[in-house]
Amino acid sequence: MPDYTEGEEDFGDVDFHKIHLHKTTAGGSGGWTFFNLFHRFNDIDIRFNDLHNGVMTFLQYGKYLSLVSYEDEDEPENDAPLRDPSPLAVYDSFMATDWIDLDGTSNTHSEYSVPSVFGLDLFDLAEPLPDSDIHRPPYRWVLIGPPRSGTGIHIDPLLTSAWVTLLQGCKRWVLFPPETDANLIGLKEDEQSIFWFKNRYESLKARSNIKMIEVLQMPGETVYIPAGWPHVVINLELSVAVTHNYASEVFLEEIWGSLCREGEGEFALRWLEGLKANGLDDLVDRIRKCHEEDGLGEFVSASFSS
Ligand SMILES: O=C(O)CCC(=O)C(=O)O
Ligand SMILES: [Fe+2]
Repeated sequence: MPDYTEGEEDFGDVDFHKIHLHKTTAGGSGGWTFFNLFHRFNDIDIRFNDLHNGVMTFLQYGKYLSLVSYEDEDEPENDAPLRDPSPLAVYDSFMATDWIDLDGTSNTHSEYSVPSVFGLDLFDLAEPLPDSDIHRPPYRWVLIGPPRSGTGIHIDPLLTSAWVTLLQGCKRWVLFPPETDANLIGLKEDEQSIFWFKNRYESLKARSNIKMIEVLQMPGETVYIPAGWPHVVINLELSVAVTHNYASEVFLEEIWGSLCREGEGEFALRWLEGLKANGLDDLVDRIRKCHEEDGLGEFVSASFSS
């Protein structure tokens, strides 16, 4: 593994001290720390979610962090005029797939592997789109965020389950069982994570009728999020993590229902074809049964009969 920390390059205005960045080699020399990724990929566009096309280069993001991510709330206003209470965090699905090939040194799979306990992902079996090698929606991301950034309370899409492995930094999590009252925990509000912690955490914690699981995640640790569990995450330090969402057989019926209800019929059909092509008739039968019982509509009936 090459050591990307070697040599001094000129990164202009990026003040690594102000973004509380250390030349850590956690995860091994050349591991996926902010510093190492920054050195390797500073001229490459990064994304902040998959739903819009806003991008900036890693170098620009480093400059942005230098300006906005001061940690010290008591710092005189003049020294930190642009301190952002809820700074932007990277949420990039390309990074986990394409990036690592870009510098020609490696490919993603030689740099990390899926923990074996999460190995079977039924969405992997979906047939590809015609004339394409795309066969499923984005499902793996690199997450990078400074202190105070995070992800507001949400349930992961399409009733997928997820794992998140932290490579650098520290993440604080709160997870709620699926039966929790969505209004009470603010699930329907579009509230940034830091404000959720400031406005809701204490009062929810005090309620005896609310169950919550709290996690302080450290580098090298993996958090598992079962399908349907609302969760909220805040980065307490500059953090780098990898996450995958996957379709577990355990939640087969729920996933199918969610695909049908959320307008993913085209993908649902390709997935069903893939399950059939792989001889997973028992799963196809389960899907057929729940589709009929839940009155999910007509659109897949032709596929069931072949
Ligand atoms: O670490 C984060 O900010 C969010 C992790 C998460 O819940 C997700 O990616 O869905
Ligand atoms: Fe999530």
